[in-house]
Amino acid sequence: MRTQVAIIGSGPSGLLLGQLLTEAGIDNVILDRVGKDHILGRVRAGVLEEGTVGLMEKAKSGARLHAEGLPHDGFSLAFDGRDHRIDLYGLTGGKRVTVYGQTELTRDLMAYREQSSATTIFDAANVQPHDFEGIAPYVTYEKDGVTHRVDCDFIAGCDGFHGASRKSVPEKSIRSFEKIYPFGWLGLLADVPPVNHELVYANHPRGFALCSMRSMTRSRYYIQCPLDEKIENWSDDRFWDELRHRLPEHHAEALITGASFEKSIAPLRSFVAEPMRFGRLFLVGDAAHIVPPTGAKGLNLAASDVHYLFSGLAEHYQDRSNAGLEAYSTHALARVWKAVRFSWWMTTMMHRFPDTSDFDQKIQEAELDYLTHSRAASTALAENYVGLPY
Ligand code: RFL
Ligand code: PHB
Repeated sequence: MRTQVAIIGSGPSGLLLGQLLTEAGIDNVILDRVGKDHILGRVRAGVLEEGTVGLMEKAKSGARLHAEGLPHDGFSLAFDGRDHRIDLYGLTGGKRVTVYGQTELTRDLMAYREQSSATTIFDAANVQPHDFEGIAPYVTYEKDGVTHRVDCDFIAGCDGFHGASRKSVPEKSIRSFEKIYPFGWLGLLADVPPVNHELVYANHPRGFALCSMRSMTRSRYYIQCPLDEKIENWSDDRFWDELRHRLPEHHAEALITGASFEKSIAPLRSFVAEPMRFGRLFLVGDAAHIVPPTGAKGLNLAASDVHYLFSGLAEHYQDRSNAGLEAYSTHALARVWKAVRFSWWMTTMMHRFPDTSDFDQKIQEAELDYLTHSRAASTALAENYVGLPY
């Protein structure tokens, strides 16, 4: 098989890139090691920046997002028994975020891809990029015991943190930076109305909590938990009790609980691989970087990488210029590091670390007090939360 761009990974970054390329008339093939149902079974991010929404529109895949996504003009920071609203819209001169689940965004992109003639190969085993430092790269994979080969001009490694793309780069050519946090997030999804019409990020001496949502009838809640916590130890009742403890009283009293239909623990990590381009192989999204979810940046960073790579590929095929592709790693990393910094800062300010003393707790509360009462500090938070420009 031959294509112009071989895309490894059918997560949001692979699908969004694929859809933009298809719309621009650039042939592409997506390969994923698992199937559609598996991919749609993942519950992950929920907050989209305007840039991400704009890319969905550009990919002609934004109709349902516009109909069902919830525009949010602010969120709350809760600490010391109080609740303070960050007015995203007012502080950023009219910017907002959209609450729309990653699962739904992925479902939309898959549906539009199915309507096009673009090829997707699910359940492809042992996907491997080859010869990307030369001019004739190719990807191999196995299906039903047979090895297949996809020849291409470029390879987009959109295969997430554990994928094959980054691992195929010789160790001497890549540098990685990592920070592992000493806690995880225990997340729960339930068909109950959200406790607040906007998100609530809570700092509490017992640990961080987040009240989020997928719709006005479906809530997504998280509580900070130890890394070695076992999901079996968390009945729904125990989760709701712990969440109530960590919220200001008026939210705790208003909390509507119900049976969960998803519960899982995610570790928190910051990770960046440099560079993001190796000849004709480009790393995109989680394949190149991971952020802790506190700033809601993971999916949005994947989208901004897609923006830079798509622009470079379009320039290559339409204008016969490689300038955008050559600048990809530099442009993407400049934005990545700023989001890594923001996510690290939000995580550090909002969580209880194992060695957090009462002094450290007071410092966190003083920082939050400053942040919520200084327009300058709130503006810095708001402009990062809605997303820095591409
Ligand atoms: P994805 O979504 O991981 O998709 C990668 C795709 O590649 C496939 N794949 C392979 N295909 C072929 N060969 C291989 N060897 C392959 N290895 C993997 C996988 O099957 C998959 O389909 O990466 P992408 O597209 O870059 O998208 C990034 C986002 O998914 C990610 O940044 C966010 O979901 C991160 N994240 C969160 N971000 C937020 O902003 N808010 C959140 O609440 C949030 N929660 C999360 C998260 C990430 C999690 N991970 C990675 C475990 C919760 C979890 C549990
Ligand atoms: C979510 O709804 O899953 C979510 C929202 C905001 C975050 C992280 C996760 O910062």
